[in-house]
Amino acid sequence: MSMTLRNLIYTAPFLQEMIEATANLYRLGWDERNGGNISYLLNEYEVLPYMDVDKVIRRTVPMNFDASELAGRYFAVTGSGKYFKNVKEDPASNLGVIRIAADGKSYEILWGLEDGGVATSELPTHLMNHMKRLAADKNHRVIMHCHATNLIAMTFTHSLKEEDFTKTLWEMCTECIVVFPDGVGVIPWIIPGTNEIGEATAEKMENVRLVVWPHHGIFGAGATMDETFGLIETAEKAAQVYTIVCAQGGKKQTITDQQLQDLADAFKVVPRPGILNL
Ligand code: 2HA
Ligand code: ZN
Repeated sequence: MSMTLRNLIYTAPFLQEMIEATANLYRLGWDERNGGNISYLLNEYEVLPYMDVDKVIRRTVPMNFDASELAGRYFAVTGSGKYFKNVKEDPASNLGVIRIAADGKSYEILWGLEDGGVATSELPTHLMNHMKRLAADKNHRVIMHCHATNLIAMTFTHSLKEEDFTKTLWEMCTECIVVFPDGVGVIPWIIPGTNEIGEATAEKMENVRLVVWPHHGIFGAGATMDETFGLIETAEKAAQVYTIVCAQGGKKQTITDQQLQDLADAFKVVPRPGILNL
């Protein structure tokens, strides 16, 4: 490939978004070392200006789960074991563009993941979540995982019942119920990188766009990088306020359930049933 075409991909909006998102997640302290991963569903027309997709297959990597629902789909992904801290300096080693093979049992690396890299270790969860969210929302495109500090901390000190967890987050910032009226899902502790944690997360993603992994981190889903980042950022901010509220001695007053319902009505969102006591 000519140098010109080789460098052209650095101007791709989707690559710029991946670089910015990973840089911001690192800056906020939510992705230490190789923590966190992102996958971004791309339309073929977004990829075509930068590569001849039938000629550039560099490696094929097997997967031990069935992703045939996503056969032929393209994703920008972060690399397994790669550090978000390093993405900006060397996108071609730390990020990749992959395509799910026709039989759904492997993926093809079209760009990046140089030095023999592979897609994120959480690829099963990412692809299973993409399938679930696409079924719920045809505009869905982004799955993001990070180690948001205060959300992790809350999984040690707060009830893990998802109704309780959701209610506390909604109370901590007025915007929360508007940003995630479906609340958050919480799965049991499961070994990361496994199909099992992917299946448990995807089951929740049928109804919510945020899933908490106790003592580990959070997964978010959305139609754009900004929206997905903003979703996680809003939940993490609420968890940070909760941390400070607890440190200051606990709640003396709060947003009432009626006020939360009034907010939902004003912003025309429907809060997940079973959380507000009215
Ligand atoms: O990529 O965050 O959950 C490292 C992780 C695994
Ligand atoms: Zn993680």
